[in-house]
Amino acid sequence: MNIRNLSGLVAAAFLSASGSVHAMLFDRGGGLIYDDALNVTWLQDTIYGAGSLYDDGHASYDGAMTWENAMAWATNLTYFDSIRNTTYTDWRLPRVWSAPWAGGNCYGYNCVNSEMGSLYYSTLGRPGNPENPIPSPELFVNFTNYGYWTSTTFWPPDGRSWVFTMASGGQVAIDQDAGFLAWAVRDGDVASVPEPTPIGLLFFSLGVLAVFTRQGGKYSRLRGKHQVSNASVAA
Ligand SMILES: [Ca+2]
Repeated sequence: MNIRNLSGLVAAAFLSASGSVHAMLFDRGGGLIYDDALNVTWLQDTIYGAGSLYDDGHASYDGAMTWENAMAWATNLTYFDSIRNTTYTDWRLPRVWSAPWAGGNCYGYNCVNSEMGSLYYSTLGRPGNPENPIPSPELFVNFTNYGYWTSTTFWPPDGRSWVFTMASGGQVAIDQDAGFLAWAVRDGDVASVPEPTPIGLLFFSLGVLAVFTRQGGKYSRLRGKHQVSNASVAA
């Protein structure tokens, strides 16, 4: 199964699970998830900053850090994509779009004025759930029942930034000295992995055939030797 087919299956799985026609997440491999609705690429590991030098607060391994550290972590993040042999450095925290001058702040549930709100409500098709955390989507890893910092500060400035909780769909502005998680995202898609061309497949097939032929010949020789050996023993 090639990467394109696998991506299609992943998208189909989300379509089936959510019943939404907006569900468009594609596993690009290499720990990268492309979000077709936002045209961004999410890091598959949602707490990749855990244990980094930026992981401050009560524990240095839980991924919870101050907003300032979360911003610095994303800005300085270098991530190696082993599938494409590429290192990406253009990471950022997900943002809130509608600042007050563009429609007002949105508190609580059903806020889709942010990238995580879009992912949660539109793409994943999840309901706002203030009572019980919803199980993590399988496509991502290390989802926790906790809030994630956005890059967007509250307006007017009062030392708070917006936080989104992927376990319940809640959005709230919180003091920047508090500890929350940092999830990296970058604009756009990643390069597609080249599929084998018909010529490439032909050479590959010939190569496999040659290996089997050699192995077959070797096996035949070994078997002949074995038979001769048995014959010698019998004699
Ligand atoms: Ca921490």
